[in-house]
This record gives sequence, C-alpha cells and structure tokens, in this order.
Amino acid sequence: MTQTILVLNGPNLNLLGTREPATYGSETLADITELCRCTGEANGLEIEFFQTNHEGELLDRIHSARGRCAGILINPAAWTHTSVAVRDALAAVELPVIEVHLSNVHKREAFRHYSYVAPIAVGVICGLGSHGYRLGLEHFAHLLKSRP
Ligand code: CA2
Repeated sequence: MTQTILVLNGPNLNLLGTREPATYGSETLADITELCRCTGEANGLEIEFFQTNHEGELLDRIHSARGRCAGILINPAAWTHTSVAVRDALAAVELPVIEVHLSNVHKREAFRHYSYVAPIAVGVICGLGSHGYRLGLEHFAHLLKSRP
C-alpha cells in the first residue's frame, strides 16, 4: 500500500518566486509542489501538498492526517516562531514530523532562531532551499522502509 506524506506550507509561501529571491530563491510554490511529487514518485510515496495563510485551516489539515498519513513535512513559515497551536496539533496527531525552511533561519534575525515545532520534530532542515523538501521526503522513505 502506498503511504502518504502530507507536505504543509504556512503563510506567505504562496508568494515564492515573486519577491525576495535573495532570501527564498526564484522557485515558485508550484515548482516545489512538482519537486515533491517527483521525489514522492521516485521513492514510492504519495504526496498531499497544501499551503494556507490561515492558521485554523492549517490546524484542520494537520488533524485530518491522523490515521491516514504516514508523516508530515512542514514549513510552518512565520508560525514556526509564534504558534503553540501548530505545535500542539502536530504533537496530537502522533505522526513523525520533519520541519523544513528554505532559508538558514539561524543566519537571520534572532526572532527566527526559536522554533515551537523543532522539539516535537524528528529533524529540522534549513538553508538548503527547495532541496530541503527533497531531503525531507527521502528521509521519510528511509524511515518508513526501516519500520517493522
Ligand atoms: O526560510 C523559510 O522557509 C521560512 O520558513 C520562510 C518564512 C519565515 O517567516 C521563516 O522564518 C523562514 C517566510 C515565508 C515568506 O515567504 C515569502 C516569499 C516570497 C516573498 C515574501 C515572503
């Protein structure tokens, strides 16, 4: 049976490729969606991709993964640094979570150095641009293969 990974993207990531290319690169969110689909296909994973600018919608989508998806790859964007609700929702669904950021948040403003999500994540990838999404999905494939 094909396992599904939910790939979630938080606020303003729909603007990728239109502004701030020095920080976030020139790829659009559609390019990243395609990259995730190709990586999923190459690794036997089904990919469900979702972006929202509304925190409640993200919470509902996280809840919908429980018992249905094998893991969550998430770029929570600004909510990384502000949202206890996103962290609690991720913890509640009891699925492995990988946090990803396009930019190296540790090279940036101090308020980006803390993540509410990182303590409940399997791992965090940052600063590798869209390649981080690929690496995160490949790691899920590896994790799921080594499960009993
Ligand atoms: O580096 C990342 O992936 C971030 O999650 C991106 C967030 C930022 O708040 C995090 O600290 C790090 C911001 C996403 C905003 O994306 C934009 C894209 C193009 C133009 C403007 C914003």
